[in-house]
Amino acid sequence: MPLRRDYLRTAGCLAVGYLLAGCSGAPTNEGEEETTTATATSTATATSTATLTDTPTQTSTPETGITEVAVGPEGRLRFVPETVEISVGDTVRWEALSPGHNVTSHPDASPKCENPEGVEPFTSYEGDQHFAIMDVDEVFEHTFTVAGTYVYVCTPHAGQGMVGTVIVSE
Ligand SMILES: [Cu+2]
Repeated sequence: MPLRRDYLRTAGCLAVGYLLAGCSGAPTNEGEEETTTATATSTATATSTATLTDTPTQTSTPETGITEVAVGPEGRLRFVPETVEISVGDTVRWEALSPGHNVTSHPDASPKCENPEGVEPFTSYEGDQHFAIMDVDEVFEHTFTVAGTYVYVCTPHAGQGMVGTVIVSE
């Protein structure tokens, strides 16, 4: 049994290497040894999960049908990316990354807004509150069921070029 514990401890130290400073010190008892091993395992798991999540954020995600658009990243008056191309049935998810913005394709919010003929505009707010802004970290999602080109704005910053386009194909 002592041989097996030594093996496990060595494997744990090899797996995380320099991440854990305590590997060189001999455990004073069995309980401390088990704690070290458990920490090494959860650290490795968290790292690989974060990597998997980062990858789809940078491009569109056809497997889930959700495309993410950043609203005002780094305080800039922009949607990033400004243009996204999706398919009918896909969803766009806008996330407010700085204060003072919204998302609307309603023609009453800005003459720049465009929607395909007969399609209801989408807005991150209820009703006609065209200057209602999103909270930071607030998320607005819209699923596009009609093909065509949609031009939307952030009402407060439409005049400064905070305009985005969604191109929906069949
Ligand atoms: Cu804005």
